[in-house]
This record gives sequence, C-alpha cells and structure tokens, in this order.
Amino acid sequence: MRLINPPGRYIDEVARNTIAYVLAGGKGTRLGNLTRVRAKPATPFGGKYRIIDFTLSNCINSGVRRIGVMTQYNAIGLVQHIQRTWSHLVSEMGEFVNLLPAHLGTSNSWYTGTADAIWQNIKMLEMVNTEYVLILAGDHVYSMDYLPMLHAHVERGADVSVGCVEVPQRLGHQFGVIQCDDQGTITQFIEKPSDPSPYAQPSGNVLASMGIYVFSKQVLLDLLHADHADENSSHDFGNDILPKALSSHKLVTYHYEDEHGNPGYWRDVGTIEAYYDASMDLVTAIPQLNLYDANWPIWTYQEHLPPVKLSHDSCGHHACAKDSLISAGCVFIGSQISRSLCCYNVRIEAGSEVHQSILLPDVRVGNNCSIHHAIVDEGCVIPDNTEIGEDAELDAQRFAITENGVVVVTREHLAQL
Ligand code: ADQ
Ligand code: ADP
Repeated sequence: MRLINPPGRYIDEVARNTIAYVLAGGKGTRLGNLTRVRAKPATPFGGKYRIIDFTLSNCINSGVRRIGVMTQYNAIGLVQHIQRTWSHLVSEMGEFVNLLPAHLGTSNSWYTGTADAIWQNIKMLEMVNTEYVLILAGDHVYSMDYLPMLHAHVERGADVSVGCVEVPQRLGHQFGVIQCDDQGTITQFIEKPSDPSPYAQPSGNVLASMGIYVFSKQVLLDLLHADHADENSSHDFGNDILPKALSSHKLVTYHYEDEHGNPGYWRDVGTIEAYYDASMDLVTAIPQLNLYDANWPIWTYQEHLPPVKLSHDSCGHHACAKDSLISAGCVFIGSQISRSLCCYNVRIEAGSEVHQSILLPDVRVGNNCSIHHAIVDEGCVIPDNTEIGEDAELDAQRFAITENGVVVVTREHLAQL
C-alpha cells in the first residue's frame, strides 16, 4: 500500500500536508423521522445535494484531497453516495476518499465517540505522511475555505485550532462554548453548558465551537493515546479531548468569517428545525450560502434526468413556481409552488399548492392538495385532497410536528392514514 502523498500535485504545501477526517457516524436522532432509514450526512439538502457534500466540497475546493469518512449508523445510502461520487472524483485527482466504517479499525466495537472514531483508525493515521489533521463533521452546511484556517494554525504555532462562530447566548447550550484571551488562546472549553450566560461576550453572544479542528498530527496522536488510557473518558472531542488538552497544549480559536469580515454562514443541521430553517434560507432572494459560485462548486452525484416541466392542466390552469429551488425530473401540472425546495423527480398534480415546504426525491402530490410548512420524505405519495400544515392538531395526530410547527411526513405515516 502506498501511503505517501505524491509531491508537487498542489500549489499549497500546507493543504498537501493535511489529511481530513469527516465524522459521519452519529446516530442523528435529533433529525427524527428523516434519519430513521438513512445517516444524517446522507439526508438530501438544497434540492440536489446530500448534507455531506458541503463538507467534502469544502475539502476538495480547499485543496485537501486525502479524506477519510467515518461511517457507522444506517450507512448504506451514505456509502453508496460516497462511492459513486466522491471516491471516483478524488481518485481521478490521484488522491482518495476512504470509507472508514466502525468495526474495521483497532477495536471490535462501534465508534463510542468522535475521538474513538479516529482512535480506531490510528494505525492508518500513524502511517500517513502528513503534518496536519483536519477533523470535520458530516452534518454541517457551509462553504468554507479551510486553507486560511490551516495557515493560521501554522503561523501561530498552535497545537490545536478550533473553528468558531458567535451564536446567540440562548443557543449556547447546543455547542461547545469557548473562553479565550486577547490573543485568541483558548482558556476554557465547556461542552454544551446548561447555562451559557457566564460565558457571554459584551455583544451578548457566546463563542461557539463549530466542531471542526486542526490538529498537528503528533499532538493528536499523543492526545488520543492519553484519552484511550483514561477509563473515565467518553472519547469525545468536545467533552474530553479539548478540555483536557487546555492545560498541556496551545489551543487557539479560528473565527470563521466571509470575505467581508462578517461571520461566515454555517449551520449545524442536526435538528429538524435547523434543517428546515437552513433550507428556507436558500429560497431567499440572495442567500448567504451561494450554491451558484463557480469558484466554490458544491459537488454531488446526479442521475441523468429529464428537464423540469411546468405544464397546464386539462382545464387550462398553468403551473407556477416562485422563489423556489426545483431539481431535475420534476413535473408540475397546473399546480402552484412557492418558497419551496423540490428534490429530483417530484410530481405535483392539478390544483395543488405547495408553500414553504421541502419535498424530498420521488415525492408525488395528488390533485387538489395543500402542503404548507412541511417536510415530505423521499418517495411519499400524498393522496388527492390532502391538507398538510393547516390544522396543527390534526397534523400532530397523522404526522410528526415540531415545536415551531414544521410537519414531517413519511411513508410510514401515510400508510397508517
Ligand atoms: P455535536 O454536533 O452535538 O457537537 P456530535 O453529536 O458528537 O457533536 O457529532 C459531531 C459529528 O460527529 C457529527 O457529524 C456526527 O455525525 C459525528 N459522530 C458522532 N458520533 C460519532 C461516532 N461515534 N462515530 C463517528 N462519527 C460520529 C459537536 C461538538 C461541539 C460543537 C458542535 C458544533 O462536540 O463542541 O459546538 O459539534 O456543531
Ligand atoms: P497499492 O500500492 O497497494 O495499490 P494504493 O496507493 O492504491 O496502494 O492505496 C491502497 C489504499 O490505501 C487505497 O484505498 C488508498 O486510498 C489508500 N491510501 C493511499 N494512501 C493513503 C494515505 N496516505 N492515507 C490513507 N489511505 C491511503
């Protein structure tokens, strides 16, 4: 096996000296019904992508092209997606996207935590000829160039750099919260504090870890060995590795900003609400996340499908789509679609209206339906005259509904109607 990255392939030396690990094995229970049969990173997003495409595109576009993806729960769809898109794409460039499922590494168990997922592949990491390790998550939606973060890590002589963004204090309990000095050296790392208020900044926000890290390789190896020997550890980066490393290593923040110096767009789409809100961000006139940036393409696998068709129905009513993302293969017949995302092969029949909703691939909506504020899962067939998102009580009985009133419709729900 050849474990040496061929020299001279890229202009950037630091990117060439980096291997990325994408943690894509979490159970994703907070995405509820949507991750019942698929891994969270394989969940369709933005019409034609899967969530993990954003992180993998960021790697490729940043010039980091040696990538391991840690997979675990419900991985079949994820593995298939990575094999037919990413493994192929990157191997053509002479590098690799390796799938690293639990059970094949140094232990016979599942990955018990994020750090354990790396630990179980430590033999590979020890062999790899690299100086830096970029740890990423497979369930974040953002377009980030990792190069400035890698360079900042090198220039500041850091052992570990933690990507971070400011979030409102009320959301602080969902994140690793960071305290740092004037130089950006981290002094405290508190994983998901129940009360984030002591850590609020003058702005009222807290500094949150994005869950993405650059480690100098030897530092990571040392920390993983120490963590493995600690019986009380849950083997998680946020809970164990980072807080413990503070006393012995130099941990620094890296603020993720856009080219204008404003906070960069980044969403952990781990909950239904976050997934829904990030999707709705895309149907605004000028979303912060630009899917159309030719300099930062989001790569994915796509089937060869026919063009979108908007057609009139037998009564002469025209189909109309406004402020929406519509993917290939969709057919709308005398139906009205607004502020919605339709993945590929969605068909909406006459007299139906879809508003502020997300329709996953292969959904069929019958005649005279009205769908508002809903996520309709892959392959659902909505019977004629169905109303969704009109009556919260009724929706709660038939489907699943979030606190903010987003209705989630699956095939199982429909089978029970
Ligand atoms: P969470 O997102 O809650 O917090 P976690 O559930 O550990 O962290 O998931 C991180 C990533 O690792 C996800 O992509 C998940 O799929 C994956 N993952 C989880 N368990 C895994 C396992 N056993 N094997 C393989 N992959 C696994 C983290 C940090 C916080 C930070 C937030 C930002 O802990 O400090 O603020 O991310 O979203
Ligand atoms: P061989 O010479 O045995 O054919 P290859 O170079 O084709 O070896 O690699 C074999 C496997 O090891 C492939 O899956 C490849 O992606 C993987 N691999 C190669 N280099 C590395 C590396 N630096 N780190 C992790 N995996 C690697």
